[in-house]
Amino acid sequence: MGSTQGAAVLNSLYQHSVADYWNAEKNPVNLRLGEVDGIYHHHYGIGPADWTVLDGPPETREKRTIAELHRLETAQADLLMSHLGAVRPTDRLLDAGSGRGGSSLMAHQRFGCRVDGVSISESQVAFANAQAERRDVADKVRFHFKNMLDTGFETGEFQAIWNNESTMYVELGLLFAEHARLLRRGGRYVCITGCYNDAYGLPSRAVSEINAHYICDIHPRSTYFKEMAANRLVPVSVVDLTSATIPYWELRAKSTLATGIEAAFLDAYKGGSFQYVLIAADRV
Ligand code: GPP
Ligand code: MG
Repeated sequence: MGSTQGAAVLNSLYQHSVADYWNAEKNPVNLRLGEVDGIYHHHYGIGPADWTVLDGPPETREKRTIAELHRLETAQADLLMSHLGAVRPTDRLLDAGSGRGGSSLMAHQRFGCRVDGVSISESQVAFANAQAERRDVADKVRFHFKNMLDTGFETGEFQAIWNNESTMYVELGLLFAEHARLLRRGGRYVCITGCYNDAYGLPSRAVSEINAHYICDIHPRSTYFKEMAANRLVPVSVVDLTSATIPYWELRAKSTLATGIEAAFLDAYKGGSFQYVLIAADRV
């Protein structure tokens, strides 16, 4: 074992409050979408939406809307995976902030390799491990109650690491230092994140509402590049997904599963204060 042996996973009152949120979280917008095919996501969707799902009687309308939102979330995870580079079955991958495990299970399906996920929510870790067992892949996909800032995994162990909408819970300097340690040289890092737009100024009201809703701290776009450069992570692709994620939010806002945060996302994206981006970087 590495440096975290014996150390606490939760290291601040803030981290305790984030863990409490995710331990208690049971939003239908996450659970009912996950029930579609057993892949439970904790991120948003991208791509054109099929608006015809809103037609027809309420019974079919709800079922079809759930399936469509889930399809858009799965498309987001597929895009992330397509930026992980060449991954061999003998490689190891790390899902930093793994939620209920959806992205990790997809990565294993795609690459056939071992995947480890870490989360500071013990409920999420237990849920995700149960999903891996159900799918009979628990020997290859494992979820751990660990802090992504100090995982205790061996240095240079991973070919690729990703954060799928989890970087807004941590200081990026600390996160990228740990990723740089865990990645082998030539390995790949990918994140999809919401960041505030430096060109707009400081966080808008809508961005502040999103922070309050999830107890997170959305970083400016600039901080990603500054902290990557400081930690041997050299960007190879930057994709602005803002316009691609708007249909997801428009459809979600019209669904019975809306949580109340939809208007803030739409205001923030359309007003230009907030951006949804994918960044892929090489560990050099
Ligand atoms: C939650 O996904 C994702 C976050 C809390 C990160 C915040 C993301 C930003 C882009 C700011 P979820 O699927 O658990 O959220 P919800 O319950 O709203 O669907
Ligand atoms: Mg969700």
